[in-house]
Amino acid sequence: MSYIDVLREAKDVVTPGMSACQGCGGELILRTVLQVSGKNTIVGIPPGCMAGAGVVGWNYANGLEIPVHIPLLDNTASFLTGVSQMYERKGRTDVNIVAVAGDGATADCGFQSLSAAAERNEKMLYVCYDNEGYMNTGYQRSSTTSRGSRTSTTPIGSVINGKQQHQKYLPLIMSMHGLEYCATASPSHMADLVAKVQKGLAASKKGFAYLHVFSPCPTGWAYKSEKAIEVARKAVASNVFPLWEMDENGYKLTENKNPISVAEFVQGIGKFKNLTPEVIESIQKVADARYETLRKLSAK
Ligand SMILES: Cc1ncc(C[n+]2csc(CCOP(=O)(O)OP(=O)(O)O)c2C)c(N)n1
Ligand code: SF4
Ligand SMILES: [Mg+2]
Repeated sequence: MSYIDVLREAKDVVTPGMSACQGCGGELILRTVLQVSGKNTIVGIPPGCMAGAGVVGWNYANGLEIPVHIPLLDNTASFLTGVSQMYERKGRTDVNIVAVAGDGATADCGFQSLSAAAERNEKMLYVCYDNEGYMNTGYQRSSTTSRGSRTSTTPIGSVINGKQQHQKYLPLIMSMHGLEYCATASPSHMADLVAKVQKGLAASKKGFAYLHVFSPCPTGWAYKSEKAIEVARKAVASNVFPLWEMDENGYKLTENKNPISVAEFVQGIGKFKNLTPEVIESIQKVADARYETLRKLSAK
């Protein structure tokens, strides 16, 4: 079945009236992941934009049509471990155990519980929507925020000029846990995203599956909401966010033979407004080196 048929036939379990900003990548990712996983899903969404806007909404007027838990910012994977093991004991292998968590809840606060659950090979699909910051609390920097980004804790001024460090590349770190399945995906490449959610769900019946999804955030990144998919597409096209997957057959990189430059990717994104040529060059170097590492890992 084509990905369009999958999405056409699947029910959207997020009720109308969601209070996410217009053009929110996280909303599109949440809706798509849950459309693919279906009604037989228990989802854990830690505090963040998708818990606030997706589950609670305005005046508790909207929500999900499936069971949803909001664990703490730092314990999503251990919380879902309990849920997963309980369903396992009941013999309910038909139930999908899914996390949809922000980068703060995944790469920073929740990393200890995530790494531990991955190492134990707990049966779940953990999806991180990476908008490169703590958006729900006012756009603070996280460890996945790109170098040079203007955030509320890394302002542009006379002392610093945006975030000083390069981002932590979490998906590769996660793959090194020896997972059943690990992949990166982007809402600009829907067919690829849907296929990877399907593979992740299948793998979650055997052990831990991890999906790291690029999540454009017009409000925190300061660009027009209608540009969200273009921003995501350019992140992939520039190798700032390469698409790849890893399963029992090893790594597989989606080759990008004619990448656009990082300078082209950052154009028009407010949080990158003050990047100097040196910082752009340093991000380019990181993107090139990362792509090369993934290419070598994928070589047969
Ligand atoms: C231990 C702890 N510290 C701080 C908070 C406040 N808090 C709630 S949501 C959030 C931001 C989470 O960021 P992320 O996981 O990236 O999700 P996003 O808001 O970007 O969707 C923070 C800091 C909290 N809930 N728990
Ligand atoms: S702040 Fe960003 S991540 Fe949060 S709802 Fe708005 S667009 Fe989505
Ligand atoms: Mg975030």
